[in-house]
Amino acid sequence: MQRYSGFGLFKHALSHHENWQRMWRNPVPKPVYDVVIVGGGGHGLATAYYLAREFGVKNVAVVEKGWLGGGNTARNTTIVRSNYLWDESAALYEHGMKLWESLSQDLNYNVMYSARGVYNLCHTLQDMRDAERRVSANWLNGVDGELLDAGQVAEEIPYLDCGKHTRYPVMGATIQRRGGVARHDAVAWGYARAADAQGVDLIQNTEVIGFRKQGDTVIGVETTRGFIGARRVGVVTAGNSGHMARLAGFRLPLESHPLQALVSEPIKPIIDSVIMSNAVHGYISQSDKGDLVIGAGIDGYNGYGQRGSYGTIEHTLQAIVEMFPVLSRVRMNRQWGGIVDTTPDACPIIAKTPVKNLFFNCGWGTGGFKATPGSGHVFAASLAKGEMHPIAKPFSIERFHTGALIDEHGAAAVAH
Ligand code: FAD
Ligand code: PYC
Repeated sequence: MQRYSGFGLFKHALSHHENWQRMWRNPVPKPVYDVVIVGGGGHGLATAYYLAREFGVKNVAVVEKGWLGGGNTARNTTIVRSNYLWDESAALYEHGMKLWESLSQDLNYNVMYSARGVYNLCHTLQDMRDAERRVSANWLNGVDGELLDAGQVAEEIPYLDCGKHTRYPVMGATIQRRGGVARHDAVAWGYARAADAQGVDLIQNTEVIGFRKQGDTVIGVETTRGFIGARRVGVVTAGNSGHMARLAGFRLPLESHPLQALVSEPIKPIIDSVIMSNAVHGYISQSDKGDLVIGAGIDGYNGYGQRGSYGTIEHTLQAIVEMFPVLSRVRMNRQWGGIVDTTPDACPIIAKTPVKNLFFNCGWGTGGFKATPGSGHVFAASLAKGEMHPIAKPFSIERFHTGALIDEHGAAAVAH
């Protein structure tokens, strides 16, 4: 990282961005790469970084149709946690969590990972039973988690309405104290800068519009800037993955849905953790700037419009005010949507495909931001070796044929 003295900082602050050093190059694509990654979101950039840095594969390009990190990576609400139910997903998300803990140092870039704790509220006896089961499963997998009763929740989250006369009274909660948030665009920029420094070509404003095959093997990608050859191709395109599979000649069990989020005007710090409720159906945290960061579940219809419908916003805010009546007069500043790729078991696909040397990493649905480092790391290992990393293996496409599904709808915590 370029370091500035106090004077240097002052000079650059007044320079209207003149002479600022570029974070990454703007290279012309080479004719052929060892690995081409399609999609320059967090997962694609992390994959490229680990390929070059950890697995010695440096002849790598990331091909992005827009700008780096402008997809779901820029649109999510930044919740990071690893408290999933089943062994396979606990291994995957905990692998990511361990990488989060040292990511700023690893990238020499502050990704602002903040372990402020993630609460999942329980409002029914069944919620409490599910929570107890999940916390026990987490312990067995070495993942931290605690079950709290209503009194403890009221003590730890002062402004939450824990009264007995609400529609769904709070009965307790799980808390993962190592969970929290990270700064989403810093994650993309940190990985991009570090990948570029390793020699990875980051090719923006270039859309992949087809896959060139020789027999049953991919040999490169057709793009809006011409053909780019590749020995292996990794597709990491989130909500566009169903479309990409169709271009490659097969189908994936994915549905693309809008998922919305909102931020309020900045207010004084009142929420120092992340609080999620599936029953009332909303979640909230507060950014360092003071904005309340709010969301709920997907819009029920399929679509590619990064916007969402009004009814979802209204229900989300009703839920938030029900949980936190003190917020009823706070004004919302902005709303947006991203397109998430959901699978039948709410788990990702990290897999080889029917096309040789073509790998897909998708299906993260509403919950892939937290997995960015872990997903990138296991996908890079798989692309480097041509064999799926042991943590990735259970997340094959075959599971939808064999029935070996890993149902994480409960732990996904956001309805879809
Ligand atoms: P993206 O960042 O979407 O990257 C994919 C990239 O592929 C895009 O930049 C796109 O332009 C590019 N691309 C697509 N097609 C092509 C093509 N043909 N050629 C070239 N490039 C292409 N997850 C959490 O863990 N915690 C949360 O709190 C959370 N909140 C969310 C809130 C919202 C509102 C949304 C929408 C999502 C949320 N998620 C959350 C989910 C999370 O954002 C995603 O799972 C994750 O960011 C996916 O990362 P990615 O790199 O795979 O996708
Ligand atoms: O996966 O924890 C999550 C999440 C929260 C909001 C959206 N996704």
